Amino acid sequence: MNKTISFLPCWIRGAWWLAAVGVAAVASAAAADAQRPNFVIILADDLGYGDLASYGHPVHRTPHLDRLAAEGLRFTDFHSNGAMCSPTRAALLTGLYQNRFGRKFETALSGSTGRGEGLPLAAITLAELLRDGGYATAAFGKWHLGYQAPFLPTRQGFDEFRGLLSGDGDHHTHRDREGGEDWWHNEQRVAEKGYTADLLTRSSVDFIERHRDRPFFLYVPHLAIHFPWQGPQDPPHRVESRDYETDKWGVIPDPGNVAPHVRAMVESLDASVGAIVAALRRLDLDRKTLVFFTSDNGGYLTYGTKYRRISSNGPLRGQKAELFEGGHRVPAIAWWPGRIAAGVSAETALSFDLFPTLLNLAGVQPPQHDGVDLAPVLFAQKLLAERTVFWRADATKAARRGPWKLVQQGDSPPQLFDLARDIGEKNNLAPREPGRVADLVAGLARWEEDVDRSARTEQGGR
Ligand SMILES: [Ca+2]
Repeated sequence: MNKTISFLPCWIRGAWWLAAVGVAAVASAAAADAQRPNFVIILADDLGYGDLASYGHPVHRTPHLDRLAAEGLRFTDFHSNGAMCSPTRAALLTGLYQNRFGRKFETALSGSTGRGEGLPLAAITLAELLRDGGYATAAFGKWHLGYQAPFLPTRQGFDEFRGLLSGDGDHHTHRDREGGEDWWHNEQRVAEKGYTADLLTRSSVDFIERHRDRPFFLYVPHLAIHFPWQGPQDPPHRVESRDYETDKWGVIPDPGNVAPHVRAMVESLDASVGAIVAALRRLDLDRKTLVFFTSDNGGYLTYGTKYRRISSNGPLRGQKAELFEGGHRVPAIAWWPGRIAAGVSAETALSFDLFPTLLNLAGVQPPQHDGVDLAPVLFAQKLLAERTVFWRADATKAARRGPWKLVQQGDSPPQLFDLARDIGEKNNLAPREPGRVADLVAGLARWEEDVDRSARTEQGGR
């Protein structure tokens, strides 16, 4: 069934719906607790397709992630729903195309113009559904779905939150782009000293220890490897009450070679994953926990004309914020010893597929969603039914079906690539394949009509 065509506005939180699911979930929760898996989603920030050793990076040392990749299922065709931070987070947590929440979710929520905005509280999140189904829930890391109340993680289903609300912060001083303190525990600003990745690891391990006896959902949206590009040994940069809008990248002595700073961040991220997985093993939870690691968008290769040699997107074209593959094809690893066999999957999957996948594993009926359950891929090495998936970021759009990828930038003629033969999107086949182009253009138009209708309902419905 094509979910986007049959989409109805029932994903808006409704009393009837929550009551029905809530009662059923609570009734079954106690009996099912022992069988229900824990979930750990670790979301890297701006990590490129080629940034891990297991995805071909020649220099970065990522032994913990490489071990997960070797023991679990490594995806080679996994995509973030957005090419920037906020869009992917909205899709991942709701199972919906972020475009349904309006145009502002097509790029990053802005700290200068978007402080009063956020993921609508009416959106039903994965955390709310799992919490209502009996899971302990926590988010430790970067939220970027709202800068202030009421758009807080604690109002979107997370029992606990620790981290930053904005899109970036100094990894040492925890100052946001405006120089303000941006480190929170639940709904209060708190002072906590330390390197961001280390603090998130500490909170995550503590949460796992405290919840070893009941099902939990731990969401760890790391700030690494987003700028400011600061490894643990790099100096702090941001101080109180200075605006960093034009100086947001950190202390980079050689802007032509950002790579050493990024390498240190990638390796701190890897160490964090190692510590979280070690805690699961130590507490004998590894065989009842699904760990899913991925990134919220592709890496930056360059930033403006000044900063160069940043991330690696491997063989892909483009970078963060673009809808060529470099903007949204990302590393993804699913690990669950005893349940997920070691292997590599070339199946096309997206961030929002985690929503139905996790809910079904938890025994919670997913509400209407756009993603698909990845269980056949994870547990049975089966293929998914072919589907067409879409991206839109302002005037740039993309559609994908099978190996065919259509990219349309503004009013330019659409380009068509055969990713099976041309993963670098170098050869535009649109002139030779007018039928495929027409089909994908028509599918894209129907999809836009559908998501824009949702956005109008959402914006105008309350
Ligand atoms: Ca990002």
